[in-house]
Amino acid sequence: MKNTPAETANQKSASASSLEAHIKWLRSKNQALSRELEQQKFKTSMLEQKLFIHYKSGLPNHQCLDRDIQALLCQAVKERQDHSKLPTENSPIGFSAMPKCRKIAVLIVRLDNKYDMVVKTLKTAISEWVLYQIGVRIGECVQPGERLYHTKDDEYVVILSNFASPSHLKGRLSTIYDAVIKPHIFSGHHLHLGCNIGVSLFPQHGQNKSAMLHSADIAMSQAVLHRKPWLFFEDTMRNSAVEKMELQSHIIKALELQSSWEANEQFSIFYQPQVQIGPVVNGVSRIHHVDAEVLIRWKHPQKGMIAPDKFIPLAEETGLILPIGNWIMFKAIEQLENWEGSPMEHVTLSINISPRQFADQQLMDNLVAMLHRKPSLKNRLKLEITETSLMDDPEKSIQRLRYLNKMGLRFALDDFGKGYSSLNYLTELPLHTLKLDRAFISNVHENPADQAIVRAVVFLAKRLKLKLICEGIETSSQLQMLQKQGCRCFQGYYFSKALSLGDFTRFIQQTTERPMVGTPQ
Ligand code: G
Ligand code: G
Ligand code: MN
Repeated sequence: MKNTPAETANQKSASASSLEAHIKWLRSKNQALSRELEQQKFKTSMLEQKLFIHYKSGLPNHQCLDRDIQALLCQAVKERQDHSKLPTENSPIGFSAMPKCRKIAVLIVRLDNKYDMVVKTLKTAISEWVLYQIGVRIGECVQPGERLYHTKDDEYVVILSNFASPSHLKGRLSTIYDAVIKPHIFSGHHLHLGCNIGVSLFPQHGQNKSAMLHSADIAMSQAVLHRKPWLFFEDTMRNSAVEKMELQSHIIKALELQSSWEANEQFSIFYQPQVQIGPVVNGVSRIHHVDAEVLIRWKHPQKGMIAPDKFIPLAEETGLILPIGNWIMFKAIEQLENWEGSPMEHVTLSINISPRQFADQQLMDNLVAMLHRKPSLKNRLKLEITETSLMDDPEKSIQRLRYLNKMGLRFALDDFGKGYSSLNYLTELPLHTLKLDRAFISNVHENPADQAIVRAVVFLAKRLKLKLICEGIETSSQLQMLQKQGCRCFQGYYFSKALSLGDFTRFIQQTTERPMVGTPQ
């Protein structure tokens, strides 16, 4: 059956309008799709930004550094190779006519531990603002074509290339250093942060990413260690870094063996006598009482004795001081328990507590638990702490000392007078003992200024009801002079170096209440 013309026309217009509707639908679909695509692109670029930007400063981050420095150094190495193929100085063109070889300096700028204090004590917004500010300040020192990255919270990396000579580069380092350490001022407070900068140079100190960054990092650690604003990498630094790593692995090995079998023990504890001397009567004085400072000794099977001066600072730096410290504490407590019921039970043992140990909540918790378990140890254990341990967070330190003191622990302030002793907090701290640093002792017999200091400290200790121990007595003339100033307690090679358990026990038996050899007149 055929359609009428009217029907055909109707059908045509119907299909035209449905086509139009379809096209419209397709268009809107298309628009939606391209909107979605735009959004996806935006999201991707945001993600990329997040991936390559440090969110606290808005600066390129370590991922970005990795990518850029690799490319930059490849380019520089290639330039050098091309350069070396060009005619040399003797050639008719002449070397000076060639473009200069590219110079690159990689700087690692690390904020000092005052930044950690800002993080611990002030609001997050302030520490983030400080990081942002530092980024802006370094950014102002960076010239076109040079780069700045914010790699870790407390670390920035700068790549400099615009410098004509070493002295020019030093000038630029000085500008960057000054910019970082300039105080931050907010709500009337001045916040002083320090920093240390390690510098590696291309091509002398490395020709690839990891060598350049590693060299700068070693130089930065050395700058921290030697308290220098900045240091350039030197080959000898690498040796000391390797040595440190070796020493660190030896410590770890020794700790592992320590816990496995007693015969394998490389560490041991020694006891340096702290003597209390009675007044001089008829030209004779006697040692009334002996306590001891516990000092660690390390005998390595191949290397022999390794001095604590050599490994304790490294252990402190790496955190290994915590397991070492726990072991020392365990040994000392074990010894105190063994002495119970014997004449040795009147000996107080003093243990050195490093700043990192003092800050460690776990160690403090262990001590408290141990004192709960063994109340008989109260007043037989003393902890020697230095001012550095207290200064990080004085308020918290005071609270902590007071709490532990209530639990029955005693405290000695070690190396007193060596740092910036702030006398006002001496009254706040629940101290039992002051240990006068040996710096005041070495010339005390001939130096009136040292004698005056000792007299003042004796007076101070008396007024504050603190026991005073003079450290580092090496000669009888030092001892005589100190006795004249009113000192009664001493520690030093004149009496004895640190002794093994057997020797220490004999020392007590042989010296207590006997007239002293070389007694001062
Ligand atoms: O022991 P002298 O023996 O050489 O010790 C050198 C340094 O190592 C000293 O400053 C001393 O305080 C530190 N030291 C020694 N033994 C210990 C210890 O058992 N713990 C801690 N934290 N430091 C120690
Ligand atoms: O206060 P400190 O914990 O740093 O003291 C322990 C350190 O002092 C150990 O290294 C110990 O060997 C050392 N020492 C002990 N007596 C003397 C001494 O009479 N003279 C010197 N120079 N060092 C000593
Ligand atoms: Mn000490």
